[in-house]
Amino acid sequence: MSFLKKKMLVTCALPYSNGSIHLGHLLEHIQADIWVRYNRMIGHEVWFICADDAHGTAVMLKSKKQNILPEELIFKIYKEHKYDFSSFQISYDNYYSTHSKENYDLVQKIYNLLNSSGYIKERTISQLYDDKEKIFLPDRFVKGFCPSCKSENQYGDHCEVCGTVYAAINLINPLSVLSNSIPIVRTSVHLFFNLPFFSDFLKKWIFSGVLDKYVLNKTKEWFKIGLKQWDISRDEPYFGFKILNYLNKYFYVWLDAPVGYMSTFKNLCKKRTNLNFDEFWNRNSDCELYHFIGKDIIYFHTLFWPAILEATGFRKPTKIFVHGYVTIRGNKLSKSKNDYILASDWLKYLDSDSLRYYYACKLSNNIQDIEFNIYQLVEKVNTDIVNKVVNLASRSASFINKIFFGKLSDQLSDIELYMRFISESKNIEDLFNNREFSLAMKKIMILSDVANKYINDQKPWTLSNEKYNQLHMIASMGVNLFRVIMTWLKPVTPSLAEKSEFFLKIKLDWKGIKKPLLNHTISKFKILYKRIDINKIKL
Ligand code: NOT
Ligand code: ZN
Repeated sequence: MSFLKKKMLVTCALPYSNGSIHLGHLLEHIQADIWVRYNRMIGHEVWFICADDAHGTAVMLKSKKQNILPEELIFKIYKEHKYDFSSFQISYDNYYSTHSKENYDLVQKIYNLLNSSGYIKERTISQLYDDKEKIFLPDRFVKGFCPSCKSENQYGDHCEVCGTVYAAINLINPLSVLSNSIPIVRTSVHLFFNLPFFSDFLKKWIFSGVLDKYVLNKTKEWFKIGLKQWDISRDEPYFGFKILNYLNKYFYVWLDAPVGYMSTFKNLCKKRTNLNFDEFWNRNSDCELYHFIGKDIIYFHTLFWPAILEATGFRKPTKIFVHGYVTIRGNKLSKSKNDYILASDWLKYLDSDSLRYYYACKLSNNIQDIEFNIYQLVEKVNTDIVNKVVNLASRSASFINKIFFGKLSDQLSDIELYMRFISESKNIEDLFNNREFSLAMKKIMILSDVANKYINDQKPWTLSNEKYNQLHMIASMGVNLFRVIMTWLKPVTPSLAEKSEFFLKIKLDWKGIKKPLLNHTISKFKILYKRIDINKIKL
């Protein structure tokens, strides 16, 4: 079968510029990065991008609290985010910001297209207004009693107790979270995007194979309720892009955030002369577009975003990959409880490969939540990476280094076993491709057990000097199986892979493993991975 080289653009959801990267964010970026590295390894052209989502009320309020300009805040956070992602080996080709010239221009262009096609309408609406803070209250900044079940302390968009979705204005006894005062009702003109107009298109589109079945079911529910006009404007004070021809009105952050996918790519095109924006984004593009997102933002990506793209003549995503939340003791990671591990804190005690491997062992292509447990992580990394994978290299390399001057034999001791590994490679490819990472890791560890058992059974350490040749072939077999295993693990544990490449004096490459390493000189074995001591972790 001939290989069809694809051109792919892959994105992660854009993290807000109002907080630090934590283990919850990292799940998505690691998941996408493993998939990207795998696809690059097998030969596709993959562009991987992300950006900070810099606008909105939360950013504005946070900067006010810190007594700095929002621009200063988002720049500070941008540098932090970029550093955190690169520390976890997330291989972005571009990490940008929605607060950019490219994004501004594209948002204006998209808005003008929507407007001139008649998809934008003005409507006067009533909203809760905090007269003390002089600000219209976003849903998350007002609390009250649920209008349906009367539960107290519910936010302005939906009730966490009974699930009813409502408008903030319908809350009973609302209070502003900002000033603790009773908000008043004020009217204002807002701009609405005619989402219901795209119902038929969207129905067809979501059934065309862009969603996994778990996500599809959720989306179907929204169609049953019926799509609503989407408010794309916000009043001053706000941090975002101003809407021309309106006094003191801004685009809602969720309008300019997805456009950030396009503008980040546009910015990348300026740096890479071989890249062409239109080739990737025009309506009939042959390139593929993949969005990795969490299950809380499905609505935006399966309804608003494709409708906007359709309305403005751009291509739609090829697939939307959705994951669940990271939980600790069953709860979503949260700042308020102490269940909150920052990326930067992690790296004080542990490396990035440990988290990457652990997440890979937990990830599949469904939207189930992922329970994080540090004891389980330490156990997994020590058992799998240290005892199985690295141990295979160290026990085999010791013979090669000491007795054979670092040179591998010119034959393998068990070609059949080697071929069995190679034939498993296709299955592992499929698992990676389908984002069944946990199954891929299981398979790789089963094969690592097979490799170690082979060495145990052959007992090379008992072979006397007369069996010199056999000893050479067995130890070389061990090194070769290690090389195959590390090639499969390379998308998951890039740092360990790099050290292994130095040790093996070869680039680990998916297609290359078909040919075993014979007559090849390796480096002196140095410890590749250190066992984790749980007692030293103070997270
Ligand atoms: N900042 C948002 C969040 O939920 C994600 C924005 C994703 C970008 O953290 N876009 N779209 N569509
Ligand atoms: Zn309720």
